[in-house]
Amino acid sequence: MEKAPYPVPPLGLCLLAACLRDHYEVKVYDGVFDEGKSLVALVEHFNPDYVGFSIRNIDDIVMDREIFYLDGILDKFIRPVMAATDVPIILGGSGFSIFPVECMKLTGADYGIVGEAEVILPALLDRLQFNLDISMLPNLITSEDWKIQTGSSFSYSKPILKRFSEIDSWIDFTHYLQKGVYSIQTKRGCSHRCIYCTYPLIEGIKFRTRKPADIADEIEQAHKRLGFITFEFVDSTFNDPAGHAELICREIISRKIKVRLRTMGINPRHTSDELFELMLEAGFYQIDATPDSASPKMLKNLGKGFDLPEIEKMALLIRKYNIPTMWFFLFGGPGEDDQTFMETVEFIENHINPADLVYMNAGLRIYPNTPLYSIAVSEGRIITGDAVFQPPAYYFTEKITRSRLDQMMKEVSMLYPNCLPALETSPSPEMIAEALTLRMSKQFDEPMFRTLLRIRKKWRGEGKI
Ligand code: B12
Repeated sequence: MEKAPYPVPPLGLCLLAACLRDHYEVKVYDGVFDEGKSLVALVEHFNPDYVGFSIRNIDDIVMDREIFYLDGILDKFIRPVMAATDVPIILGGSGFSIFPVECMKLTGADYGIVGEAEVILPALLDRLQFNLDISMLPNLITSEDWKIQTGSSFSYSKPILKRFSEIDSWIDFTHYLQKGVYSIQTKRGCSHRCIYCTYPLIEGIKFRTRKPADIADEIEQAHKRLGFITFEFVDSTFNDPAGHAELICREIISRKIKVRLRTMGINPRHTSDELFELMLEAGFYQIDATPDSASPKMLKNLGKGFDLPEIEKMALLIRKYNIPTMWFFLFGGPGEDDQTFMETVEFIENHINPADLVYMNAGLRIYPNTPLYSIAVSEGRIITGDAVFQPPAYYFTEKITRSRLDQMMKEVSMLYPNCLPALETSPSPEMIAEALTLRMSKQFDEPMFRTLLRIRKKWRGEGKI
């Protein structure tokens, strides 16, 4: 249901539907805009033998906001469907994969699959259909004992199936044409070891890349169907392993198609002139840079795997090629203090284009099975086995108080209008309206965040904010 920062189409569900369609009749219901209104009628009409729910977001990982999505997911989708049908309910999705046992218990679902499910979901349905043994299916969890069946490396070590999601063939994509994007993966897995991160748990610890030609084919075909749209790469990091991103760009360039591309997660370690030149030529108009910190001590403490000179090199390239960038910094991790905070601020002052957005978040979500969880246990903040699910648990350094860090972030944002604390990142309707007018009148072809920053600076000058 979340529509911020923009609505994201259900890529995982559509990939699964594409895998099931050879042997099953499949319907995908997109809850993002309908929010459950027509779901029960659809279930009654379609009369399925199984219902699967994709649980993407559990909570919003902003310490002071603490939105807990699962209650709404239960009320608007899962409970009404359970009341309307007795067929087996199967859960999956990235949020679910972090908290499978908790989600199973809370929802009362029959089955769940942890992690990617292109192979295991069809195998589960085939076995259920013929009453065959399912106890050997890896990554499966059942309501019988809520234990994740072993063999968890099974799917994570296999190559990614060659399937195109064809998102727009499963759902009404018109909703996404205006504000949204067409999501696409170039790989799965992450071999980095950021202490708080769940990506290796959800996708596996080894990068498993897709063939650049397949990725370009997928983009080309979607482009033919939908016209000039934005494609977003939803990988853990786009330019890992080294060289893969360059090959993808070359493939896209060779197709001579006009598309807009954007990506999250550029790893500073593998950036170069060649990468940025290729990205621009392929159609990138916006990227995210997520170093989390620019303090050498914090980069080490957070297990980022790259160092300050590498971030500086990336920042220089970003400015040289003027690629609009949203920067993300995460404060309050183990060892964060006044000095480490100021080191990051110094980097922002010296290296980041004032036309680019700097997003400042404080407090690290503690997830099970991560190094941060172990740190929190060793520091006596939580006890082994403690639920960090609900209310969502956060780590915050002892070396600065929360109010002091908030004050310092506020000061930075007063000094630099392009720096925004997490709670202030949703622009008001008035700001959006003014940005839209400005874009129309000046024919701006820049990412919306840059226009919003222009308005923010103007309003700051006028004392409006
Ligand atoms: C890309 C991404 C983003 C991008 C989205 C861009 C886009 N165009 O989609 C951006 C940066 C915008 C974003 C924003 C947010 N994100 Co995000 N995001 C991700 C990320 C990295 C990948 C998601 C993805 O598309 N995966 C690719 C698809 C193919 O995989 P999948 O959906 O997992 O599907 C597979 C399996 O899960 C399974 N499966 C899926 N559904 C089902 C259903 C059934 C029945 C079964 C059996 C299996 C199954 O099979 C699928 C195919 O193999 C994940 C982390 C991760 N590595 O998963 C976080 C993640 C989902 N995000 C998360 C969060 C919290 C958010 C935000 C709320 C953050 C915020 N405050 O802004 C917002 C919400 C945005 C929204 N509108 O919903 C969290 C959710 C966990 C939690 N705490 O709730 C995650 C897990 C990251 C984390 N912190 O651990 N995100």
